[in-house]
Formats: sequence, structure tokens, C-alpha cells
Amino acid sequence: MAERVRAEFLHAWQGYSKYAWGHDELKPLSKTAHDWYDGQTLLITPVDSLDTLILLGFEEEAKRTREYIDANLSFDKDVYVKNFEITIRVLGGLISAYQLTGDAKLLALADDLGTRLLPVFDSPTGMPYVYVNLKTGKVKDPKSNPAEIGTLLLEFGTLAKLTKKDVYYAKAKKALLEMYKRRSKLNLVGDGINVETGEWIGKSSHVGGGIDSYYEYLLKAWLLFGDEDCHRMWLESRDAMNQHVADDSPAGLWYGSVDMDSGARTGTEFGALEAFLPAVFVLDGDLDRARRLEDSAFAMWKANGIEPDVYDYRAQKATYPSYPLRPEIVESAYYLRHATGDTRYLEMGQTFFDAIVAHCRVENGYTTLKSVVTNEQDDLMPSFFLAETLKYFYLLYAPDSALDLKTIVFNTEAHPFKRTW
Ligand code: DMJ
Repeated sequence: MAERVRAEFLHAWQGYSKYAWGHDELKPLSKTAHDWYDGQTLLITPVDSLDTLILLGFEEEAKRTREYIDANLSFDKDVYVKNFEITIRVLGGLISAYQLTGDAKLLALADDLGTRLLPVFDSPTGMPYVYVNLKTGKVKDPKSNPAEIGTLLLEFGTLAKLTKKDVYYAKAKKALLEMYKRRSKLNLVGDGINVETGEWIGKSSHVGGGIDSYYEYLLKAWLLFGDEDCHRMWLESRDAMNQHVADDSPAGLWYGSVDMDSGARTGTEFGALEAFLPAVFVLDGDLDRARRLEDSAFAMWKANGIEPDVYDYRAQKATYPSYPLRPEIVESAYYLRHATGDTRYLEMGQTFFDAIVAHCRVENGYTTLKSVVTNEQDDLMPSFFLAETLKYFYLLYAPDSALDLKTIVFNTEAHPFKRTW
């Protein structure tokens, strides 16, 4: 299986190289490239993929990609970028690739990017705006959410350690603390907040998009930096989430949505993004919960033969039927296999892999699905498919020695950060 994964990674990579080299992402059906910002490339796929190339042992391709990034990547661009996405994919990718290769240019690029992103924190609360202009430092859009505010500390914190510039850690940590401070009396967060006023604009509390990796980083910042504040915040948040958001019934363990103030249930939807949570429970040592939730996610996958982005677990129906090649359910299978040694997760992984090959493999790479009900294809190979989905598939089947989970922590985009401090 590890070899199959390597072969499919190469297939996807060759499609990108042939039709989108030097651009952000591949559109494999139209054989064209997609740049995120006004046709100004930030080399998102190469940066996001470099550590996967290294980990999977594609030495030639890794060398070519690293040298191309060194020579061509520039952040001196008059574009407003989404701080969250650029932090987890580009800053995260540069940091892990630097740690794996020792190439000082990669760290210099990360430091330059970090400096250009820093103005994003200049709001009245210290919580970041959604967009920042890489050239002018101007910011825009105060309407954000816990995930975009709270999923920065691993990247900025590691950059602080590597460059010895404490400001990176301080700004990202303050944003996280300010976010946490605004939790409800039940210790829950909502899914929308204004970073200028600090007022909630979305009071739905769940573990999906807009909130998901906020929880992930509370725990992981403790694991990576030994940050006791983050540990305390994780424990309190986890207990609240398990008490109020979890929906435990004979039909299985699920996490839906509730009102952050009253705890009243407002929805029974789970989805592909929510499937990150078993992995986090493994890291927290709660294997029972991790196993049960991954079983539910597997049931969601099997309902249509491939998972939808959103699934109503009461109605057992896909309510948002796209599949954008997401990694989370595979990530959780990897952690569970690693922690339990249970071969069940190898079989589960094979079910995932076979379905993705059957439905998403195209002549020039892999593509997203508009619907897992009709299997209609869309035309995009997101960078996280190479950065995360295929990396976790490989790690699921590779020997444990491929990566020492004791010394690294993955950021939310599957970039391994090594604790060197
Ligand atoms: C990735 O960019 C990250 O995993 C993020 O945390 C969530 N969305 C995608 C993958 O689904």
C-alpha cells in the first residue's frame, strides 16, 4: 500500500508539473493552472508539497522543487492574502522543509513571510484580521472565526524559536488568549467573531469549519512548546465540547452543533472536516473516544462510498455532497493505527484509498468531486491533497520509523515541526 500511495503521489505530482508548474494549483481536467491571487503565484502547491516529496523519498523532484522555490518565491507582492491559509500552507511548508533540509533560504523566506503577515494582528483586540496585504501591510475584513484566529501559534511559534524573534510567538499567543477569553459561560466558542469589537457574530458551537483547528492547536501548542496556558485551555475546552457538543446515542458518537450560550442542540451535522477530531483525541490519550468517533466517520464514508463535506447523521444523508479531496479521516486512521496497532485502520485506509482512486483519479492528477452522490467531478487538485491526504496515506502504511511522532508535531496542514529547542 505504501508503494501504491507513492505511485499515486507521483501521478498527481506529474500532472501538476506538466500543466501548472510554477503556479499555485492544478486544474487537472482543463489542464490549466489556478493562482489564488490575481494571477500572482505564491507557489502554494510546491511549498505545500515539498516535505511530502522528501518524506516519500522523491529525492530528484524534491531537489528541483526546493531549488525552484529558493530561486523564484517572492512575497513582495501587492496582494491581500488570507492570513490563515497562507500561514498553514506556506509558512508551515517553508518551516518544515527548512527543518528537513537545513536550507537556510527556506528559513529566510519564512522569516520574510512572517514579517509581512505580522500587521494582521494590529486590531483593537489583537485578534488577526482575515486578510493582509503582503506589500503594504494593510489589513481588511474583521469578521473572522476561532479557527482562523487560533490556528497560528504552531507556525508563528516555531518561527520564533528558529529565528529567535519572540514577537512571532507573542502575537499569535495573544490572539489565541483573546479568543479563549471570549468563550461562553459553558466554555464554548461560536463560529464567527468580529476582531475589532470582540463581539460574536456566529453563536453556533461545533467542531467543524471555522472552529476545528482552534481546538487542535490548543492541545498541539502544549505538545510542541510545553505551553501550560494552552494545556489548561485545551482541557477546559475539551471537557465543554465533550459535555455539550458531543451527541452520544446508540447510533454512535457524533459531534453536531449547539448554541454556545445555552448548550441547546441546533444541528445534527458532521462532516469531512470534523473527522480531524479522532486524531486529536489520540494525542490527548482518549483512545476510546477516538475509536468510536472514527467508526462514525467511517459510517459517513460508507453511506455514499466516499465522504461528503457535510452529513446529517440523524437523517443519514449528505447535506453538502462535495468531496474536495480532504485528508482528515485518513489522518485520524493514521494516528489510530499508530497508537493501537489495530490492523482495522489499515483496512479502513484501503477503503478510503480505493474509493479516491476510483472516483477522483484523472489522466493528469486527481480532482475534487462536486457530489459524492452523483460522483460528478469538479476541476481542481487542492494543494492539501499532496501536503496532507497522500502524506497521511503513506504514513498509515509506512513503517513507524518513517517519522518519529515523539519529536514532531504536525501543523493542521500536515507539516511536521520538529521540537529542536
Ligand atoms: C487544510 O487546509 C487543513 O487541514 C485545514 O485545517 C482544513 N482544511 C484543509 C483540508 O481539509
